Amino acid sequence: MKLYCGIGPNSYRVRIFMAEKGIDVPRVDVDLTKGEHKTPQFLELNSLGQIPVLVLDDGTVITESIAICRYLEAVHPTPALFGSDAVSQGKVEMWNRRAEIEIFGTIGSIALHSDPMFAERLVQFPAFAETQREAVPAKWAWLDREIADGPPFIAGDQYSVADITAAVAAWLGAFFGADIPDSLVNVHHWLDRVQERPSWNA
Ligand SMILES: N[C@@H](CCC(=O)N[C@@H](CS)C(=O)NCC(=O)O)C(=O)O
Repeated sequence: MKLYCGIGPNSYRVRIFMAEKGIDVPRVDVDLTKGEHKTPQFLELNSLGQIPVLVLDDGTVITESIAICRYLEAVHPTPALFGSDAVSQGKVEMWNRRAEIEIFGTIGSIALHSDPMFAERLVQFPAFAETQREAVPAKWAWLDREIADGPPFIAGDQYSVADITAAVAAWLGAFFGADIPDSLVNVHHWLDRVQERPSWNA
């Protein structure tokens, strides 16, 4: 296996996921700042020109960070990061989608609509980026209420891919100056727990 990855929350999701499972594969660094993700050779791997990309030993290509994580979960089932029984699988899926749509998506829109790197990917509306920036505190406040007095991780007692998605969203928000408000202590305590894990530095 070989992982094409670089700077950015989606590569980080896969790298953290692999670290949690103790999976170590050769990596090919793709430098987004040099446009290495838009070269003809790279576009043959992923026609969308995005990272991460996982290439299996038989040449099979898997793109999309969560699809890569799903594949890795299937071949390395423990520790289970998508839940270990029907209920926990449902809860992890629910919370991963909520983290992705409500939080990662909102913060991602700041990046997509303000960073020159994405100017060729879509028509940018900087004013929309600002509305999304203004929406971020309320998104984290929602999560803060949801996890108040709850289990240690977003989807329950076990750390899961939902924690990874929300934590890389926090990283992206900090990068674009859309930080988690200091007053949201439940979210800060949860993020401390996630960032204390060795996988965070993967
Ligand atoms: N849905 C994809 C998104 C991948 C993505 O947007 N990756 C970013 C880096 S985090 C990228 O390659 N951006 C370059 C571009 O879109 O031109 C996934 O989950 O892997």
